[in-house]
Amino acid sequence: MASGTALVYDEEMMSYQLLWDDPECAIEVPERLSSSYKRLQDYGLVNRCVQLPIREATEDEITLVHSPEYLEVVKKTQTMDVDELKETSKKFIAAYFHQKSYRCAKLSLGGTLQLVDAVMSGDVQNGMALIRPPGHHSQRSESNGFCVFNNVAVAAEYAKSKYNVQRILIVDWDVHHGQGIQYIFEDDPSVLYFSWHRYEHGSFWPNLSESDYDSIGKGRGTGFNVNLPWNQIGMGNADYVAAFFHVLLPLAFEFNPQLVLVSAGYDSGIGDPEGRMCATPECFSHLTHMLMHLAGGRICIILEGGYHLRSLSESVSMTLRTLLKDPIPRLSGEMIPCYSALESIQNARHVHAPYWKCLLYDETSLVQEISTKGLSTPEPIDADALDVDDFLENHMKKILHPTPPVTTLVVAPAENKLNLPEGVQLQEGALTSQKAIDAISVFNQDELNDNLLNSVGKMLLSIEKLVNRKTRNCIALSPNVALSAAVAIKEASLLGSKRVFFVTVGNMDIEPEMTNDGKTMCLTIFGEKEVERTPSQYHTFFKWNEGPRDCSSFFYALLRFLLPLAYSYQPDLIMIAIGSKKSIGTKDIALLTSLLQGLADGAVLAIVKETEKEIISALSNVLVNCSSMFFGPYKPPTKEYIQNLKQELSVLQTKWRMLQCFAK
Ligand code: X5A
Ligand code: ZN
Repeated sequence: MASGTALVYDEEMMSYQLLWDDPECAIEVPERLSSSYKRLQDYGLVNRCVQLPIREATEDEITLVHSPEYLEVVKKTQTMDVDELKETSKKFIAAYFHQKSYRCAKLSLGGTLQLVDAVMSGDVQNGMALIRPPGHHSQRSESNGFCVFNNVAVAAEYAKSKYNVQRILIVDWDVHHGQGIQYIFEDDPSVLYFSWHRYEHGSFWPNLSESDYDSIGKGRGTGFNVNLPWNQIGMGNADYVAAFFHVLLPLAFEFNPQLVLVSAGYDSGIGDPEGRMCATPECFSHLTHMLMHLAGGRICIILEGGYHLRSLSESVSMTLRTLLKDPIPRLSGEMIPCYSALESIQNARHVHAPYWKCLLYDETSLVQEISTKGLSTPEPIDADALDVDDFLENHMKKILHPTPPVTTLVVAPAENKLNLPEGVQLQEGALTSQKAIDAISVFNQDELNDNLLNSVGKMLLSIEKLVNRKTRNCIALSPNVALSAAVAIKEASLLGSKRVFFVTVGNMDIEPEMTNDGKTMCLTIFGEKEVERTPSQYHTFFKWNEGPRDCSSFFYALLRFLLPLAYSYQPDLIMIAIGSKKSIGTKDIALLTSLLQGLADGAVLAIVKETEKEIISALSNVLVNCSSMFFGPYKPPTKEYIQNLKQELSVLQTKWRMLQCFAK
């Protein structure tokens, strides 16, 4: 698997700017690039990347999407005086030209293509392009919304023709609708385009009816254009993550792209004067992290908008940190999507249900009377009143912690010859400690052998390090997974963990003490044997057993149930125990574990049977290297599984609100 993260940046893209008075265009300033790059340097991120040289895009590349006539128009701006530039700009909507616009637009696009080349050739795993002018509003023969060439659209065509990529996902998290990308790929089923955007029933720029949820693509491309219009400002972390769980990601997994391109506008972040949304910088870490589980981790993140310099640069930094596989900070804020967001989500799911099997059995309906319709002037929101610079200064200090010195602690019997990769430390010592004897005897007295004592003793030591962030995560091999898990839960709580999210897979002979005081949330994934237990808010079960799993639909359970539950609960520690007779496959377990690293600052304890070589190696891939892998192929879930989950959901979603994907 490829490794490393590429970064594209060049100062020369700051050499154009607005030359006359135009309040609409005045926000798109050269400092957008320099302040972002500066912040990346301050965080020490630039040096950790493979820095790619920039280049100009060729005319052949530009005309993959744009008309030769338009290319000529842009070319001519090189030699224009200010009046002529103004004249040309006026032919388009919210556009401005400068003598250096053409040169910068070629660099911006060329830089994007450099990134695509680096990722597609396997020189790097992923990367980010800090470029301007942006691209997603630009159309075949039109400049629009500060965009000259459509960088991401050309990148998609380029990847298709040069690398024979058959399926590309474009995620447009800019706060504006990338209508340019929509027009270009509307009838193309090889490109799945997702955009959320401030819409307010069409009253927000670019004021197009085709930005609404019911534009789903045309002809063979029907179902491959996904619009999620926000009808209210102030959308925040919970709304964005809910949109990913309930709209984008199920479709994206079912689509199974070979490349992910992100139209990464940060005007959807807090403090932005255009978007007036509330998502904090770490939200972009979470979005990025989730997308890294598609396409074998081949993801290119390309800058679009973002006009609050501090917010922009913090969000850019959080995105790049995540590509570099640093721990994901916990997502802040109440994990409750707002009513208006749920209305939008419900409608987007409804119109796409006929085209995507993972939505098919949802029996959705359209929201008839959208609650915000008719509200004219938006209410001022909290973030408007805030000094966003001050807020962010504080906020980043609060959420960013030093990366633990050890990535993975491994608890293994002395004689177990593991090939330990770099970054792994073996937990030493603790043979037959009294503490282990005491811990075990609470649950079971007959099984006190040295191997078990040794395993539990070491695990107890490593939990202390995990809780106190001396290690990012831990893999504990055990001769008795259920016993170890029961001991671990107790110990974590004693050490001060307030909320442990505990997932068990396969048979567990010992039940951990479930106190129902909210300190642990237990989720059991079982196969055939129905377990006789009463579900509660903190102890839930579901059956997932698909038989032979060369192709899996477990992603559905993850997105519809497990992750929203975990995000609602906001744990400070994740435990995953894998017992015998697992009903999900190794890749499913890897995907589950990898995605759960988005929670609890990445503090994950995985407890595995010491004989399970395959699982151990998959888990170390995910936990030690945060390796990107192909988790697919996937198949859509069956009606039976969807309906089983639905039953569980109907009870749980009133308390755990990220589970809800309908307004009511
Ligand atoms: C790339 C981008 C916004 C244009 C807004 C015009 N363009 N009112 O964010
Ligand atoms: Zn934008």
